[in-house]
Amino acid sequence: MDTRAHESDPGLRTDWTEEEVRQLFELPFNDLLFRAHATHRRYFDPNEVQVSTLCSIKTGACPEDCAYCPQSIRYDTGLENEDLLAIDDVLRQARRAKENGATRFCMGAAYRSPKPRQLEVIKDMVRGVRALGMETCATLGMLTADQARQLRDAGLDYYNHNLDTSEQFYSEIITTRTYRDRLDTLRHVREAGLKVCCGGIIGMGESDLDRIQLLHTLATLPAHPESVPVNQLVQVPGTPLHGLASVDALDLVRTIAVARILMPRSHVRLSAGRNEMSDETQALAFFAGANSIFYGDRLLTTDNPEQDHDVRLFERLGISPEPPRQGPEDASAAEPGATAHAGT
Ligand code: SAM
Ligand code: DTB
Ligand code: SF4
Repeated sequence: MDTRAHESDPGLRTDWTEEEVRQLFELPFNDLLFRAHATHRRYFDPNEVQVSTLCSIKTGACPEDCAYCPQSIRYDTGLENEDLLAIDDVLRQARRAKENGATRFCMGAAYRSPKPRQLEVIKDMVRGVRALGMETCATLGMLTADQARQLRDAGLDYYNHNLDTSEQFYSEIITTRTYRDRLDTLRHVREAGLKVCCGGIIGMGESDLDRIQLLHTLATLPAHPESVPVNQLVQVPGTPLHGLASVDALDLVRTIAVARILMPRSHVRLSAGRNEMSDETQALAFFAGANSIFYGDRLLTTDNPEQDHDVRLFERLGISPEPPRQGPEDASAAEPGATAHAGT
């Protein structure tokens, strides 16, 4: 992994200590936000937010047991399972997302890992979405090194694979795979030259230390993920985590601020859970350095804020959608936040 770019930019560090991360979390709120916002302005236009739209290309009946997820076959959540969608259906949704202003289209599948024939169909989806001029992202579970290279060759820009929480807490949330499995897939994705989208979930009953350790792990990967989704747990009846106490909005903002300081060139996504957040919480999260959202009425299987609501929110805050950084016509124009440390 080429980490020279990190060395040439003193703002980019992959050697954070856990103690440093803890100290950031413990800063007085105003000091933390001031520092996070100053960092944000150094690397990004603070009035631009990157806009992605999700599409569930294969829904439910997942063999994994992730305690937060409505798509696990082990929990009765009343979800209607769906096989892998036809390419035309996916492209129709991608065109609509583009018309509505999304620049990245994220295809999510409820797989432990994709089978070869499924990957062939998904590669065609990637080619089709890219031909529309959108950035492409997929989240399909574990990948081998060869599968990651195949997706890259099909034109995939980003692969989403979340660490979700700390290594220690992970085994209380998921028993069907290990943290090491997750890290291995992240390595395959990075080594294939794909951009990495990797973050976690807060609100699963984790401790402050688990949040510290999650961000520490992300910020000390050989290169920072280009996208860091911070999901707030969407509680779905029937899943083991339904009924937990909700997240303190200020703790969510704090987590975003620390992520911003640790990984200054990454897009930090205010990801799932916005439907349960006030506009004021979201505004504070943008101030703290969040600069990406999922846009569109649905996430994968749960509701996201109505599009009209997000349009109004952006207007009220003077925020514009970030222009696309990469498309088929401009394949060499990589995201500035990525080139410096993608090692590609
Ligand atoms: N099956 C693949 C995997 O797990 O990597 C891809 C799809 S999975 C739904 C992608 C991510 O969505 C998970 O890693 C988790 O971070 C997030 N997620 C799933 N259910 C969620 C929920 N109820 N609330 C918040 N985030 C959730
Ligand atoms: C991510 O970090 N969050 C998204 C995306 N990556 C795939 C998924 C959120 C799912 C929320 C629950 C649902 O709608 O099923
Ligand atoms: Fe399956 Fe992904 Fe849901 Fe886990 S998070 S149950 S792997 S779809």
